[in-house]
Amino acid sequence: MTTTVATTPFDGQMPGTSGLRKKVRVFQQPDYAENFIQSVFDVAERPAGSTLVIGGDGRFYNRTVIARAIQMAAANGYARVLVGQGGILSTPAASHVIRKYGASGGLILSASHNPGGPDEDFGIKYNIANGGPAPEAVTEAIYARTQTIDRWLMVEGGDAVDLDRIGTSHVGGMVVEVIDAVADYAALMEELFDFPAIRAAVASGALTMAFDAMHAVTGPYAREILEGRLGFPAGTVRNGVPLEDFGGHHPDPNLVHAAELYGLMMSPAAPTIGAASDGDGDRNLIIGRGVFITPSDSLAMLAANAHLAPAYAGGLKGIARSMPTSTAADKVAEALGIPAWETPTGWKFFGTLLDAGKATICGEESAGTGSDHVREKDGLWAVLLWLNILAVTGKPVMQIATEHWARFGRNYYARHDYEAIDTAKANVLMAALEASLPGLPGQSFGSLTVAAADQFAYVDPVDGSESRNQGVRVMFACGSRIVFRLSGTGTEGATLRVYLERYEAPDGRLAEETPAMLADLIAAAEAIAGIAAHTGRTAPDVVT
Ligand code: VG1
Ligand code: CO
Repeated sequence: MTTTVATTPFDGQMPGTSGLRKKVRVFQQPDYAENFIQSVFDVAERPAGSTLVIGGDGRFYNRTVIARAIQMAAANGYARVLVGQGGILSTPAASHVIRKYGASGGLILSASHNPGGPDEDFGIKYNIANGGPAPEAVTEAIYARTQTIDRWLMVEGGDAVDLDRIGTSHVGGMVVEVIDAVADYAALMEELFDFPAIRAAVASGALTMAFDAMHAVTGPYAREILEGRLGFPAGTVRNGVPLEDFGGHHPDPNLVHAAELYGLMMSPAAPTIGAASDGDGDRNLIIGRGVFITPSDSLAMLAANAHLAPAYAGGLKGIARSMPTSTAADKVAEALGIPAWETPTGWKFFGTLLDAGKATICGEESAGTGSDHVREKDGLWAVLLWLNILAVTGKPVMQIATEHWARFGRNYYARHDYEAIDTAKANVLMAALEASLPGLPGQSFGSLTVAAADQFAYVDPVDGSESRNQGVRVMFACGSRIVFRLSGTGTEGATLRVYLERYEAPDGRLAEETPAMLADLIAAAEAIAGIAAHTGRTAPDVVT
C-alpha cells in the first residue's frame, strides 16, 4: 500500500560537481533524503517498467537510505530495483550495471573521497540511463523540484529486504534483486585488458604491487581482480575491508592521505607499482617505484600506451580532459592525430562526448581517469591499464614516464587547496579576481607575463548546452597557466582550488623537482588573487 507523506522543501538541495553532499546530520533530518530522492523520481526520465540501480560506497547511513529508497521506488512505480550485495556498488560498477541491465538510472550513495561516519559526510548522486552522472539540465530540474516538493511516496516493507543475501524479493509490486556487487564489473575488466599477460608477469615475479583500498569500496573489487584473477599474493590489497567510517581516515588517494603508500614506494622495498582508490572507487593514485605520476600525466601516459590493451588496440577516437587538468594529454592527442576536448570540471561533462563516439579516454587532474567502457571515472580501470602496460612492455613506471617526457615534454603540475574557508570571503576573492581579468593581459609577475585571462565557459559540442563560470584561467606568454575555482563537492565553507601548470618542451628541463619549477607560479597566484589578504591563509591545506 502506498503512503503519501506530506513534506516541505529544504534549502540548498542543489547537486554540486558530483551529486548532493552534506554532513550526515543534515541528511538525518526527517524528510531530507526523502525529499531529494522523490525530486529525482519526479523529474527523471523513467518509462513504464523501468529498472533502478541502487548502491553505495558502504559509508555510514548507506543502509538506512537504501532501505528507504527501495520503499520509495516501489511506491513510485519502478518495476525493478537492482541493489549491490551489502548495499555496495562502486561508482564505476554502478555505471556498468545501469548500462548492462538497461536501467533507466541509478542512485549512488556516496560522498566519494570525503570522510564518513556520524559526524562526517554523506551524498546522493543520480545517474541516467547511459550510466553517467545526470547532466546539468537534469540536476537543475531536480533542484527546482526540491524547492516546491510537498509530498513523497513510499510503500511499507522495503526495509525488510536482506541486503546481505543475493536473491530476489518483492516490495509492493516491485522486484528487488540483490546482486553480486563485483562479478559484472570484474568480468568487464577481464574483457578490456590482457589478463594473461598480467598474470604471467605477476607469476614470474617481474610485476609486483601494493594497492591501498583505504577501507573504502574498492576493497572487494581489488581483492577479486588483483589477488583472485591476476594472482597477486594475498595482502597485496591493503585496508581491503570497507568500513562505515573508512577507519577514521579520508579515503582520498593523494600523497597526503595515502602517505604510507607513498613512503613505501619511495623506499628500497617498493614494488613495481603502488596504487590507491577513493571512497566510491572512481579515483586512482599511481606511484611507480621512486616516482609519483601526477593524474594529469597518468592520463597522458595511459592514452599514449592504451593500444597495448586489447580494448584499445584499434586506437582512440579522442581524448577529453577537464579544463584545470594539465595539457599533457593534448600533446598525445596531437601526436595521435585525434581530437582533444576541454570540458568543465566534473565527469558529467564527458558523457555526451563518450556517447557520441568523440572521445575514448577522459581524465581529470583530481585523480579521475576512465574510458567509454562506462560513463564514470574508474579507479581500478586506470590501475589495470597501467598493469597491462607494465606487463606488456616490461618497463618500470619510471622509464615509461621519462620516455614520455622526452617525447612530449613535461607539464609540471600541482593543485593547492585552501579548505573550509569562509564562504563569503571566498566569494569576494573570486569576484575581485573576475573584476581584475580585463586588466591582466600584459601585466608581469616576476618573469611571467600574462597573455590572456578569462572565466571559462563551455558549449557542449554535442548538445549545445552552455555552462558558464567554470573557473578563472590566467594564461602566461611562456605557456604556463594558473586556474582558480571554488570546489563544488565540499560540505564545510568553501574550498579554493589553485591549479598550477608549467610546460617544459622535450629539450627543456625534464628532471626537476615540481615545487621548485612552480615557485614563480605560486608567487604569481598570490599576487593575482590576494589569497592571504582575502582568506588569512598563507599556505594551502593540501597540495596534490
Ligand atoms: C572534485 C574534483 C573533480 C571531480 C569531483 C568529483 O570536484 O575537482 O575533478 O570530478 O570532485 O569527484 P570539486 O568541484 O570539488 O573541485 V569524486 O571522486 O569526489 O565523485
Ligand atoms: Co570518487
